Amino acid sequence: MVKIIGRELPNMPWEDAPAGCTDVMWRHSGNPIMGWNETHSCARVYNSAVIPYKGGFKGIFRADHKDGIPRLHVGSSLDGLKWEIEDKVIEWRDEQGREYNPGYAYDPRLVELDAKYYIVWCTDFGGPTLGLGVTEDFEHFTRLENVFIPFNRNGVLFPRKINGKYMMLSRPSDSGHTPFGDIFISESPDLTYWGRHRRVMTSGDTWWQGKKIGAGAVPIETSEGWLLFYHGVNGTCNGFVYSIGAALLDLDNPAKVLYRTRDYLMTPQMPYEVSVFVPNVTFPCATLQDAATGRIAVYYGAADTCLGVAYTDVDRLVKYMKDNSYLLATDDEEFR
Ligand code: BMA
Repeated sequence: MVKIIGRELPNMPWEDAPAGCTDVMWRHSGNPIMGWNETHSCARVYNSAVIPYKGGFKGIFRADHKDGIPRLHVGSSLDGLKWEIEDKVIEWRDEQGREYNPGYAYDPRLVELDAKYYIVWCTDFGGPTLGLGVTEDFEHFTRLENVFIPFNRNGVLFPRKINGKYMMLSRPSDSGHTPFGDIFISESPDLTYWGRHRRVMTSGDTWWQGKKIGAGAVPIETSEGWLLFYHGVNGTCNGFVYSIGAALLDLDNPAKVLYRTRDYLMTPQMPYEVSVFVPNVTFPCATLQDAATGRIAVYYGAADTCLGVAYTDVDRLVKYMKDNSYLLATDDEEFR
């Protein structure tokens, strides 16, 4: 039995695998759970992050507005599936209380760390890079120092310190629709100064992830390692295809990959994933999980238009990963 190390979450969304399903992940039958025109200002709500909060759930949602610009909104839910999104954009203040708002903000990740809620997102800093902020109540938001200089995306903070250091996954990129990218890890004593960078894993030679990869959801601590859902991108004559894979990283040294799915776990297939605004995108940004049952719900953006949920359980997934793992050169080393 693989153990999820963390809290019990009996009220998380869940559906058993449909009869006859041989896949490791299966989609929520009510997908997509949100999408177009959720509030007056929001055109499309997709790549977004959720977390348990006071017996219910809170989320930080990416909404592209009707001017085309992505911004972050708070949402609340009792069951993790039906959400109330606030029309108001999150307003940030710096640590001195001065307004400190990004021109655009997208692809948030949300983690509970030291009894606070930290948000990492892709922000503008003369080019895309990682913004970092914190809230305790989802009403007041303090923006901290930007994590890196441009260009960087897909920042994911670990839910606890490792060997006394905060740890952040990221994907150095370029200013546009980057045609390359590997996952790196950096550490910090204080969430301000980041260094001791290591490369975790490369996009490599399997076609579904051969163009680039990026960390997806906050890693889940398990008895077998840190379970990371990530996106892998393939280039086609019609553009990029974003699929979902998973890796298990060493608990004490997450720069080392223990197992990694040779094939994708999920690829765009449903109409809401293969058509609409940006076709062929499944982009994981968050999970909910229950330590008692091993259930995992993955929240993923679909086609840059809407938000879907897919389920797996930790035993089934880790067994599959061990049986179908394919590591690339340096994945299992501390590469620097
Ligand atoms: C990436 C990010 C994501 C988006 C994806 C597919 O570069 O911008 O927000 O979902 O492209 O368009």
